[in-house]
Amino acid sequence: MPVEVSDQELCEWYETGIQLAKECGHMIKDCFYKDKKVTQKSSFADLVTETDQAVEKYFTKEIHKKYPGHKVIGEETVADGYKINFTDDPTWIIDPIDGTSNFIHRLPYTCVSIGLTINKEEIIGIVYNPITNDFFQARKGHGAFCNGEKLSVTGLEDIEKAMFIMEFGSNRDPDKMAVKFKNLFTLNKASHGIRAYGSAALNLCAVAQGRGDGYVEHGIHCWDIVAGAVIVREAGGVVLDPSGQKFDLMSRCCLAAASLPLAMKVSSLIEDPGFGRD
Ligand code: LIP
Repeated sequence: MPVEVSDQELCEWYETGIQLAKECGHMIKDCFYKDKKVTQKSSFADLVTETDQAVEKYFTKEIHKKYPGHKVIGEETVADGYKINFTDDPTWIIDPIDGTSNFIHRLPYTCVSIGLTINKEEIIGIVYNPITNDFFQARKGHGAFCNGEKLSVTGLEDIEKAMFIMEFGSNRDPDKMAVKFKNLFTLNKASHGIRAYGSAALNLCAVAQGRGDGYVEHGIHCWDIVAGAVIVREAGGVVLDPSGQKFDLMSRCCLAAASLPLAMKVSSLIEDPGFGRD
């Protein structure tokens, strides 16, 4: 049975998400210029700090206190061995610091990313970079905003005039890297160029803001992209699986673009490195 939610409840949950994102952002900002305790996860390039863990713990505690029936999926809890169980229940999905490597290296392209799904659909997206003070927010059907200003994608359709964002990622498997580099090369050849900023959530916000026309990445997870996906759609963009099929939050990949024709063109040019599903 699908979960039914009133507009009043959604408004309240949106406000809660916004308030908690601000509080998480303050925790990130406080530690940005301090020495950090860094721990490796799946590889020497896949990292976590005590701030990632503290932010996620704080957010999860607050959500469970306010809404005992809601679920939380968080990057660091999953890294600690918790199995993802994605259900129809209202589910908050948090990446406590998206762009952890940037955070470690004091590159101010880092953020907290918070999404809410209901009946497995992305409904609310909040992305906050507390270093540059950019606060992105969107709720399905209500538009996307940065610091109160309405966002719109460029709407570009012609790949030869496009600028894309892609990422190298933290996986060092040579076969997967070979396909990723081939995709980078192919898209670079077809367009004005490729940029890599190190945060999937902020990359999606950049597309929503019209700072670039598309973003494609394989090897990411639901917490990297859930909030940004809502923000791109509400700014008039499209979010698909890179194969051109319907977007699937658990498929570890994402293609966002300023228009459907541009997305389909990109999709026809790139290959799947095969990261599997979460
Ligand atoms: C990061 C992503 C980025 C990807 C990195 C990493 P994290 O998330 O946002 O797009 O290329 O490998 O997964 O680990 O900083 O939350």
